[in-house]
Amino acid sequence: MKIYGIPQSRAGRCLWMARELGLEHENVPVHFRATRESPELVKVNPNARIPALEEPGGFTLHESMAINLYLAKKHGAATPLAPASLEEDALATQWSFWVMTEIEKPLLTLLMNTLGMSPATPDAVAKAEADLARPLDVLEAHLAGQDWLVGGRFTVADLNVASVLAWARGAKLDLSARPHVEAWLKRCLGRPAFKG
Ligand SMILES: N[C@@H](CCC(=O)N[C@@H](CS)C(=O)NCC(=O)O)C(=O)O
Repeated sequence: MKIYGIPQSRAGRCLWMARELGLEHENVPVHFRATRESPELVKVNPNARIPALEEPGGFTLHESMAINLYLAKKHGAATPLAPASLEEDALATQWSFWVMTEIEKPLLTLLMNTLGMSPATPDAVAKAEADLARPLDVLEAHLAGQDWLVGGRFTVADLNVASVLAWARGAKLDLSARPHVEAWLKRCLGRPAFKG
């Protein structure tokens, strides 16, 4: 199995999942600045974006969240990572769509601004912070009553959401007003497979 994309890109999400599952894989280190210059990647993902997955049998998949849900269900059935019921599967899908549609874009605006890679105007920073407030409150309320997002254990839902919220550190987003989110993120990012 090949995972295209350097670990510092969104491919890091899928490399984290592969490590959680103990899967043998080859990481093809395509840099995010050079995706279009890799004919090997473009063959696997015509969007010329990373991550992309290529199975030995020729099956290919793109979109970081879809890759992780696929890997968890294909290889994680005997582990706590995979959804254990149709409802858990639906909730893992819900949280994965949620983090991509409600959190990723404004958080990336803050990250790129803080890192100086794409400076944003004060208005754009304020809007990104305002856009994040409600979804982060939703996450805080959810985690106030439980340690993990779905099923009382660390699953692909936590991994997918935490792999996006991991940008909060680089973005210097202050989570102290949302202590349950802060503690949950620390638990997720403290896992050996993430550090790897
Ligand atoms: N929604 C996609 C986004 C993929 C994406 O935009 N990846 C970036 C790197 S983190 C990329 O390939 N950038 C290259 C480009 O835009 O030319 C996913 O989650 O997999």
